[in-house]
Amino acid sequence: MKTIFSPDQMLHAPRFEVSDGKLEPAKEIPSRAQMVVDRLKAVSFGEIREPDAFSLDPILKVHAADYIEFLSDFWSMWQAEGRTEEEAFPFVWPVRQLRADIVPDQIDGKLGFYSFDAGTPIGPYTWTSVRKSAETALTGAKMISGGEKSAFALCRPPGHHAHHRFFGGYCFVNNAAVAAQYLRDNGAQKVSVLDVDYHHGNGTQALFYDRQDVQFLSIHADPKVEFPYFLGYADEIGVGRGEGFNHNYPLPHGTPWDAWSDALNTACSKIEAYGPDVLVVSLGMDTYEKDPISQFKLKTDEFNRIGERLAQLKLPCLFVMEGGYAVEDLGINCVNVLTGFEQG
Ligand code: 6XA
Ligand code: ZN
Repeated sequence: MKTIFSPDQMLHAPRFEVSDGKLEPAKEIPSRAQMVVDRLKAVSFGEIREPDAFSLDPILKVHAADYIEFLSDFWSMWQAEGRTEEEAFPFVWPVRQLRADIVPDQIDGKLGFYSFDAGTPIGPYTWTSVRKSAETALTGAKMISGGEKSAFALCRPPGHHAHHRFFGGYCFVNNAAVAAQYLRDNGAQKVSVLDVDYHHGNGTQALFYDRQDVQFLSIHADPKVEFPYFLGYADEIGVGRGEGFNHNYPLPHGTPWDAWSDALNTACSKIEAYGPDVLVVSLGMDTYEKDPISQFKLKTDEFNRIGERLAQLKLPCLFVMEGGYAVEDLGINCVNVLTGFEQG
């Protein structure tokens, strides 16, 4: 299996994030990607190649044009405002009963309009990394469309929390969704997106919620007690033509492999029943027992089991990296999934 990655994806280097009611050191940091690259090389997993260049068109099939323009122009707007802070945080949002139909002119208003949390700062190189991350996913999708049986898009920053017109949860462009849409536009009639990150893939769900050509399944911590809190419940099954094509498997804090893998088996049988042409896996390693921000109990060797189970689906498979913050073990856990898939 080939890996796609650009070192430009490490330019986005947040210093802080607002979480747990305070300013904390950022968790979604460049060394995450480096640890995965190091492990891929250490075990000679396969070729690591740079992404191809793409126009913005495939990103604009998933995200609003004004939102992408905001992301690409943000840092020059910030500087033009005379702001000297090295990263920008949103702090006011158009929640219930406030006007969400007007994009403010002022920069803090825009930041709030185009986001849903304060954990996701924008810095000078954010857009450069975000675009490369999306191109990494697109290159993987292109390889699968061209006949490769599997590919690993080493995306950073991650994408699954990003919606059509707002960012959050360390995510700006929804890499998995952009890849799924590209696959649809290049021969696949049906695509399944399986999200195994610890957190619900709210952005991916929302983007395909009314569609039957993209099935979405997510195994994640119960949003009653975990980020993103406001989406990811079991009763969210899709709407209109998309009804019955969205599947959420929320699990309690402390979930170990046995219960987690039961949900994986259930999700896999739904994928088999749907019969997609391609599988996109939103691959988060934050289900790991030692993850600093998460509360599941998966062990290192159980990541191999995930890959082995996915291989049984016998589908072309694009892995798209999402979360995972136990940086020391992230490369091992990630490459274990890919190795399990290849050997399964
Ligand atoms: C709140 C936690 C953000 C979760 C990001 C993540 N600051 N998503 O790993 O998959
Ligand atoms: Zn996560």
